[in-house]
Amino acid sequence: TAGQVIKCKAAIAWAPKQPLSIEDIEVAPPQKGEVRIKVIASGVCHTDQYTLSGQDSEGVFPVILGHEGGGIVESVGEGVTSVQPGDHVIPLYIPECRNCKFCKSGKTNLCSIVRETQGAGLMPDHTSRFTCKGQKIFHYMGTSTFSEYTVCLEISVAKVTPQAPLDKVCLLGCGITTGYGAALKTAQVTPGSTVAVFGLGGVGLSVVQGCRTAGAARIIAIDLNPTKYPLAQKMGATEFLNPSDVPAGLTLQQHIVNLTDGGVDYSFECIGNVNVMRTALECTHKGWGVSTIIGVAGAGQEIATRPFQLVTGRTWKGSAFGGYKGRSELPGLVDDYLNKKLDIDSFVTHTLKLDEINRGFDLMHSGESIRAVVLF
Ligand code: NAD
Ligand code: AHE
Ligand code: ZN
Repeated sequence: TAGQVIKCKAAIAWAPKQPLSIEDIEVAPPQKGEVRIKVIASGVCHTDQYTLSGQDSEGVFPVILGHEGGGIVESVGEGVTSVQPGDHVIPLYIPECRNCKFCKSGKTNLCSIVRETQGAGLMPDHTSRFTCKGQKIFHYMGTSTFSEYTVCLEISVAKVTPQAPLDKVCLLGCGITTGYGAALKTAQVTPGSTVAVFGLGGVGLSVVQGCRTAGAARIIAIDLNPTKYPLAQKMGATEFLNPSDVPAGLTLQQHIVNLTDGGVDYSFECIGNVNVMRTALECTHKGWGVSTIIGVAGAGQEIATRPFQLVTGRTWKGSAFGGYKGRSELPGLVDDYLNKKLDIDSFVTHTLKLDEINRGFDLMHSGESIRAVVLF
């Protein structure tokens, strides 16, 4: 198949707020610096839903969504040296070129070499590798894993050991890595500390797991949906809080401050709600509290707090992909999974076939799933 157009099935988002539709598509051969991948599995992340909702300021349609995948390299384009056909890979929505100002800074994982075209749904040469019914279909986050075959940049794939089951480690493509790294790399939670985690989906539960790994003493897990608490407990949460149960006359932040002798040392927002982001900052301790924003909020939304909150020693941070550099650091997380240091299996609450993918969105919306994984 190398060098030839591949015809296969993909889930297309033709327009915002419409269910995905399974279509026959054409996938062009990988060009210079690109790899074509046979997708084996892909999780459904809340961010896919966010873009489908029309709230993403970068949303373009028609598009093939999906950014939490695992697959096998089918063919490679000119000049590709770091992977070859048959290699198992996890597509990366944050590439690692190792050459740009960001990669060289030692301060961030936000490689920016192709950020502009990626955000526009295109490959760096401003074209797409996907067509359907004669129409150009946009890429998504440089990954487009809701397709039997996709094309990514060589710098946007992490090669992983073929011993790792792709139907599990695909979740390292986003949610698990994001939450785990936010705790361990971005906030750098310290042993013995007190933590509040807002939102217990795949991301928030991974924050909980990261905080336990970091040795946090108290992990307060917060969600409006109490069916999330048992898994949070399994991941290491020590207490549970439903925002609907806050005593009358108190705000949620006041309640948490009261429960924790002045506030938590670290907090994490894993929902994408700007009001909760404020609560998360304001429930941290005066003088040293650190609040990390992970949730993605809709176009036009803004955060607010009194500057006094920061003047008095609280820090507001943010984290993308847990601060991990994908090509260099995902293989280590795969090892942690294989060595049973990192739980991934518990997050896979549902598996679906490609033609059932809309159910993956329904299950997320109803709060039944942590991760639905599409198996190709
Ligand atoms: P999810 O839908 O699986 O989980 C969200 C959870 O928040 C649910 O359990 C829901 O019940 C809970 N919730 C909703 N409103 C709440 C409220 N007001 N108070 C308490 N709990 C509330 O989502 P996910 O896949 O875990 O993603 C979480 C967020 O993180 C999304 O905004 C997503 O776009 C974002 N995200 C960011 C990154 C990143 O790199 N920064 C990566 C992945 C996901
Ligand atoms: N297009 C969105 C940006 C969304 C966003 O912040 N994405 C996160 C990853 S979410 C994964 O589930 C991210 O990595 N951001 C860094 C970046 O460069 O996009 C918008 O709001 O416009
Ligand atoms: Zn995601």
